[in-house]
Amino acid sequence: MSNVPQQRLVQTAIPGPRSVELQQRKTAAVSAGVSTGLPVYVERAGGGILVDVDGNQLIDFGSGIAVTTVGNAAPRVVERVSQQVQDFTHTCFMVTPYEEYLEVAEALNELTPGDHEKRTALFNSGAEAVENAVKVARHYTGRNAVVAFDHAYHGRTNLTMAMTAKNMPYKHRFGPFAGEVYRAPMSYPFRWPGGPADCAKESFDVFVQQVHAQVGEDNVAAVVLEPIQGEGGFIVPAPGFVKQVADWCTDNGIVFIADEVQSGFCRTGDWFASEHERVVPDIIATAKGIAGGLPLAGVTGSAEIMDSVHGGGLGGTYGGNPVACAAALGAIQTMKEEDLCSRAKQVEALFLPRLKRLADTFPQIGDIRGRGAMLAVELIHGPGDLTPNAVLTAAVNKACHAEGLVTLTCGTFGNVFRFLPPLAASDELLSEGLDIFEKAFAASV
Ligand code: PLZ
Repeated sequence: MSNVPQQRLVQTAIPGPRSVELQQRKTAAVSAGVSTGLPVYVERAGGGILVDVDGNQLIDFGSGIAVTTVGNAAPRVVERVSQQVQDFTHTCFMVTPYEEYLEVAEALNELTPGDHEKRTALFNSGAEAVENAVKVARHYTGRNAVVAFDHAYHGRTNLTMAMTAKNMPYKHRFGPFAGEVYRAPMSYPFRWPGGPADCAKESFDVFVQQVHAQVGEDNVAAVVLEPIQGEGGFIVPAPGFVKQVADWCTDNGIVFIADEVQSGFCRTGDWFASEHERVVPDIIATAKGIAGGLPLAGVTGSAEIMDSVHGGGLGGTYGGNPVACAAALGAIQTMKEEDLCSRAKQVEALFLPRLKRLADTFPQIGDIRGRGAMLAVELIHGPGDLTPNAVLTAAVNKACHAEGLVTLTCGTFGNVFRFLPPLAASDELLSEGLDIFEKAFAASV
């Protein structure tokens, strides 16, 4: 258990005076390109609470964007990291290796979908994992083209920017982008022209036709898909779509890469969202939840694909840093021992009925979707008017912040309100957070 009191406490304006002061220093010292969604400066955090420099205790519905799934400063993570920093902090695995890296690779090989022989390589961030997954797929197939989807988010490096579907804020004036990246239509039931039923029937065919006509199957090294899209709007594809795409990749000698950077590690009620789809990706990219807040990422795939790369072809100074690996071992142990996949399902059971009740009252909630503790509502203007309601989304977000609830939005059109609480947050905190959200919603419409 965390020693941070698990109670909300708002004793100043949000942000409070000390945070405002720090934000002024931020403006003077930090590039304006790095912005802050809720500029309260954090001093301590644990379980489902962030304590700020003004002594406020905020309920966390964001987990630092799906990272602190096991809770902030989770006890087993703290314990392992503390020991590791005393033992040694870095050698570079490519120079003189260490066992912790192997343990993380073994854990990923075991936990990711499929019981075939697998290999893993470790990196520092989600973008780096996706980029390396593409490198491996290109090397293995000898092909160049990469297919990503509408509403995709894969990162901010040059290649992953090219793969990301949203211009502002990620890509605007940051080109030219990496070549040989193609975009396919996403299976997006809520916004499919003929509605969800047609989406299930049509979206795979449209995908195949478009890739065939515009790229050519034989040119494609990899199709990269988030089984539940994250930044793009928590879009859950029509049932069967992910499996159809993965099978089609297999039939065409294309590497199917699941980007589970946001959806992985118990978040959706399974270890990985691919499992729900009964899909065994050729390569799976992981990060975020893997290490309870320390920077670590993994690329895991079949031994055949991952071992096709020449020695020295993959790496990086810090990839699989021992402290980050220790954190991952503590986080994975926590997920297993506390059965956090089941906890994510409980979170879904707690949230969904309340979100449905709210949607019954307010026609501005057009869609409720997601799985486990990766849930969202998409806001529109009203019944029959699906125009994205980004203004209302921003207003609700702001009202939640003012009450000491840390919330996040997302979506290509900025009109999706997402819920990503730590799985260490108690039912009481989650319910209180939902009370705040409901009130904020009612006050903002
Ligand atoms: N793939 C599916 O969700 C990161 C981005 C926040 P990094 N999502 C949060 C921001 O505005 O930068 C993400 C993701 C998926 C890849 C990434 C990239 O992971 O660790 O941020 O590089």
